[in-house]
Amino acid sequence: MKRILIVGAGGQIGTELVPHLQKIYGIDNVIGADLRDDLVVKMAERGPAIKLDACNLVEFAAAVKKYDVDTIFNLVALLSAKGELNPRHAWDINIGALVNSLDIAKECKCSVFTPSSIGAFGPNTPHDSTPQDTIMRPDTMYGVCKVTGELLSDYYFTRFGVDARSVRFPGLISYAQLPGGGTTDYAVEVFYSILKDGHYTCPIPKDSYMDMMYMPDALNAVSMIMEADPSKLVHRNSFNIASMSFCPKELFAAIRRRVPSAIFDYKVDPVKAAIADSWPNKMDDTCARKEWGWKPKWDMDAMIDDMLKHVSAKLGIKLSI
Ligand code: AKB
Repeated sequence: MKRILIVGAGGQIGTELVPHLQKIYGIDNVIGADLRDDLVVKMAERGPAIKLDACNLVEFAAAVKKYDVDTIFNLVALLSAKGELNPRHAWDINIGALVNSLDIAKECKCSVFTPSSIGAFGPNTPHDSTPQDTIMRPDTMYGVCKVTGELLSDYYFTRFGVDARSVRFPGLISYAQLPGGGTTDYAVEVFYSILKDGHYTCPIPKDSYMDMMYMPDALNAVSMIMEADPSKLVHRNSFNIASMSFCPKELFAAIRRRVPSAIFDYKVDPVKAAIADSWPNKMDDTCARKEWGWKPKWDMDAMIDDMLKHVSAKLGIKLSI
């Protein structure tokens, strides 16, 4: 049975990964850690939770030893759009937590999962059917951190035998916790706006395609890659995984089929537009499918139905579709 520590657990992924892993490994074997008191208090309502700064090596290592941890999920991240506001800060946070996770994993013989992202790709990457192994020259600090994370994680595996594994997440869509500071956030924000205000102003150009994924598929990807038979893994850091790709125009048309009164317009944010334009339209995830059996369950239509159901319930709005 694993003993898991999830750092950065109060964010969009962690909020759902903690209960997902607790279901698999038992509540007491999964400890959620975050820097923010309010998020720690919320996590503590359902299981073990601690306040922890993952950029503080001593504090982080002490927690791993104290709780006898053998698997670290490093979810600490400052996302793409926010990272451009203060690139040095983004580097310090993203790389600080990563290097600490890897060093502690080396010392304490832990496995490590650190998510990579479509943000690891850049303008020179082939945008359609983006291959597993291809040009990676991102032009955001977030992307630079993600490529660094992939390279360092592979380095710690080959040089020190650290069992480091990862997937490249598309934009993640979920209703439990809002994302913050990402380029793909529009695909979550839209549901709240049209249900609350009947209207959404989109910061991403209407024809800009990006890979997206519904959270239940993302959670399955994380538990599957960490349970995958290591002898079958040709790659490790990091695997392309894909399930749906759409542009704002397509998403909004599909939402309007269910909520005909919804109004959409655009006020393009040039920073987000440039980032979206530099990322893949759709990744090729053949290697993940072959090496560890990746198979998504959610497409765009199923995701929209589920998001409308859950976000309207959360907002206390009665929706008849
Ligand atoms: C972002 O938009 O920055 C993230 C990501 C795709 O990694 N959601």
